[in-house]
Amino acid sequence: MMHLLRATTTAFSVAGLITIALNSASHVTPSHSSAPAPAMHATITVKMTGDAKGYRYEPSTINAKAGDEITFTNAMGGPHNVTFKAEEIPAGMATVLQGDMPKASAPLTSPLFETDGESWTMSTTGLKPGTYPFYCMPHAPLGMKGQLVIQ
Ligand SMILES: [Cu+2]
Repeated sequence: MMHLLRATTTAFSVAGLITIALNSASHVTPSHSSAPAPAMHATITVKMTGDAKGYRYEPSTINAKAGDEITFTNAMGGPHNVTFKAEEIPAGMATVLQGDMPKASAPLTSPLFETDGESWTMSTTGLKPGTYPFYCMPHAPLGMKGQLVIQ
């Protein structure tokens, strides 16, 4: 009789554990089902512009997820470019960032855009979360700068 009772108790405990496991599994499920969202990569457009109001990137803070593409467009007031600050980006990311920058003209430096309407697209694949500051070489003295923030 004692054996049967103990077996029953054990069965209940095991059932309880399974229930707990199932519950925590179902709690995990929502974050799993939302996981595909980051896989959908966005393309973010940034205007490089200069006029009476000054020289700037619009927006100057680019909020992106790793894998998003960023298209810089030379709107007016060029020449403009995009140069990332090697000493300020997250450690170890220079090579990864450089690898996603087509036709770089120097380390971490985009081509120079002299014609209105020119655009250039870089990817953020493989970048770890953090802030990646950049500036426009021709207009650095005029404060043309921005930052890429990887979430
Ligand atoms: Cu510029």
